Order: sequence, then C-alpha cells, then structure tokens
Amino acid sequence: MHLYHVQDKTVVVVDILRATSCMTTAFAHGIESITPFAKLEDCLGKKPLGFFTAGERDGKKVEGFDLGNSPFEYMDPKLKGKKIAFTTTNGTQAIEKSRTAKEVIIGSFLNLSSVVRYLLFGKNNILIVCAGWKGKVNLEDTLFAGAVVDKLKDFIEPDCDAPLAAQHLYNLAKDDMVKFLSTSSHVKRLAKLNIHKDIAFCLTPDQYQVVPVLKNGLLTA
Ligand code: 3SL
Repeated sequence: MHLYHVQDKTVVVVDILRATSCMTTAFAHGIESITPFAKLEDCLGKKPLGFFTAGERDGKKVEGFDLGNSPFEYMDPKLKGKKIAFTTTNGTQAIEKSRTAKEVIIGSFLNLSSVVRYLLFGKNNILIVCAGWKGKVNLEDTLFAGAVVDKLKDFIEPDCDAPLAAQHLYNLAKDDMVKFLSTSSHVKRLAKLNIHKDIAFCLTPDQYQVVPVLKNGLLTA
C-alpha cells in the first residue's frame, strides 16, 4: 500500500476467506452496522456498549466473543438491526490501512456485480486492496481482483500489470474456483480447522446486492 496515494481513490477491501464475505452476508441479512477493529482489545471494549463482538485470530473464534468468522453465523435473524464490533487476522487490518482513502467499500464474490456497478458509476480511480495473509499474497483475493478487472476491462486503464495478472488468473480459475484453490495456502489452513463449507459459499458470485461502505470508521450497507 505504500506505493499508492489512496486519498483520491475508491478502495475496495477484499478478504474472500472469510472476513469480507462475512461482512457482506451480515448486511444482506439486516445487520445495522459493523465497526471494524485491528486490535482484539478495542473490539472487546465495545461489548459493554451493546455491540455483538465478532471475529477470529488464525481462523479460530476468539474466546469470549459472540461470533466467529463463518458467513453462516451472520444469517441468524437475531442479528437483524444489531451493531457488530469485528476484528480479524487480516481483513480488518486491511480496512484499517485503507482508512485515509476517499472512499472504502467492501468486496467479496457474494456481492461481486454490485461492487462492479458501484465502481462503474463512481468517479474515482480504484485500488483493490487484497488482505492476503499477514502481509503475504493469497490466491483467493487475487481472483476476486481479477474478476473485477475482467468485468470492468472496457472501462479502465490499469496503471501496472498487477490487475492484468489477476485477470489472467481469474480466467484460468473461473470455471471451478473451488478446485483451482484446493492447494492454496488458506484453503489448506482452513481445512486443518475442519472448515470446508464456508469455502464453496465464499466463492459463489452474486448471492447478495449490498455494498458495505465505510464512513467515519463505521461500515453500513
Ligand atoms: O484474516 C482474516 O481476516 C480472516 O478472514 C481469516 S479466516 O478465514 O477467518 O481464517
């Protein structure tokens, strides 16, 4: 991110497995707001104020938190209209690093076309911030970036070859992304935790039409 001036950009933060997929799912099921936190203790501090606390470290639900990081947990009707304080190993860190951008929105395969429409009708240059894993590259976030580039290809001019590389990868993977990612680092990490069904769900395009937007540190739909 140190290479980019984000103040004039719309930043799309993406953490396909699984933070931004959870956030998209939560808003699609009527959650009022999500406050993202980089630090566990800041997140936990919101609990006495009536927030549900949510998130993970290294893929595992944090002790004392109300919710973990599976999108299926965010379909619960009891969360409708509620506020969530959310912290994850990579996804909320990427949001934190993007805070000074002109606009920050949340992307996932689950809301892919809505994100693309939002970007198409926006006026700003675009930066897709792939959360990856602890600062390193992962495939699933890159595939999402490639999908966005592929859908916007007639309207954008990439400023280096990273978008093109992502687009090529996406075109290789798009017919069976679950299979394409079967040997990827985070899929293997989640498999060790016995997490399987989240992966196929998080790779399913266009389940929802919401676009979470960050304003004054708060995500709303
Ligand atoms: O790092 C994150 O933000 C998480 O999405 C990782 S996990 O899928 O919950 O392991």
